[in-house]
Amino acid sequence: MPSSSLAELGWTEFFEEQLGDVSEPAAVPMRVSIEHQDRYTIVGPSGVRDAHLTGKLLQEANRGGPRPAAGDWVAAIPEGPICHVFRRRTAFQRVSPRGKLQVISANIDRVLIVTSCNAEFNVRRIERYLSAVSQSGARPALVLTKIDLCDAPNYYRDQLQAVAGDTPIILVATPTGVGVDDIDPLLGPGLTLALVGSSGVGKSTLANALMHEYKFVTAAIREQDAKGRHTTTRRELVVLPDDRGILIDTPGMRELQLTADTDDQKRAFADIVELAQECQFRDCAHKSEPGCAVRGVIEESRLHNFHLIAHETRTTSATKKKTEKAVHRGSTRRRTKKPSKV
Ligand SMILES: Nc1nc2c(ncn2[C@@H]2O[C@H](COP(=O)(O)OP(=O)(O)OP(=O)(O)O)[C@@H](O)[C@H]2O)c(=O)[nH]1
Ligand SMILES: [Mg+2]
Ligand SMILES: [Zn+2]
Repeated sequence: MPSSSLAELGWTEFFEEQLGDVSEPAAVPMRVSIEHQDRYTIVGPSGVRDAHLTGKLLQEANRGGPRPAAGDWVAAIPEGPICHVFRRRTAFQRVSPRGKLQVISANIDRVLIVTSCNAEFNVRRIERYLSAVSQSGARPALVLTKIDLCDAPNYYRDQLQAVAGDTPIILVATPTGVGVDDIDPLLGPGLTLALVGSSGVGKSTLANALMHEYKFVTAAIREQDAKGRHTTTRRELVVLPDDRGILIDTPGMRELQLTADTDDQKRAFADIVELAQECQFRDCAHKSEPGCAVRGVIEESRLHNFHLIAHETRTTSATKKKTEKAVHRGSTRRRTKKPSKV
């Protein structure tokens, strides 16, 4: 990666204001491109290199403090370790299959939820992604790929439209270039965009198209069921050419378990929340109550998903509270640093 200025890498006033928190005077801001098992690839005006965390930061991370992820801003001692993690502006995260909160990408402006016109398509999954993006603080966009392989892309498009609200929907046939320019309005100097979605939907193919080079490895999907092969195995931040911003490619996700936040859920299901004001009972669950204004109006499968996500949010939020209590108990002797604000 050629070296870029801080602004080209997405540095803003928000981080500038945190410079006072960096205790090491020689340290300079850099951005995390790749999170490896034991080290990080970081990028800054001086170029790209690998760095470890200081022992102190590693200890803090192991106790639940901030652990840098792709897209994070850190301060690193020149040719030395990372000694500080800046507070995040936004973060797209999920609960990992092992039950841990996992940051998929940090400090992003836009999340492109990528899905394809084939057996992979599942509008209920898209709702979950939309809900997760609204929790991230970033704005979503929907990208429907492989329209060149499909007789009726509008069939898929209409289903997306039904859950998208005012989220932009972009249709592409990436290898032919069709639709790729429609992503341009979402790009811009210093803006960070993350690509998320199932394996095989064409995230890396799209990333390469936006990079104008074959940077990310791509591979054909299985013919019989359109399943991807989990080709991309790590999250990676790159700088787009012509000052069009920053992009993070991510591995395909098998499942997207959400983190708990009822407010964001309300945003993702704003139509249901609005209709619910007309329900006869204030605590109507829109299941079998009389005088329900939601049931019968909202598509049944969408309502079903609303119930599922609501249930999950309640469960995760209860677990989270328990974990927070445990963490709190463990940290009474020594105050740990304020966790990153996400
Ligand atoms: N015909 C067509 N093929 C596409 C399109 N987008 C991607 N592909 C193909 O779909 C396959 C999978 O694409 P990838 O970019 O590797 O998918 P991915 O989402 O990055 O997958 P993971 O890295 O496994 O998460 C490749 O063979 C691509 O050439 C498209 O719009 N049209
Ligand atoms: Mg990929
Ligand atoms: Zn109701």
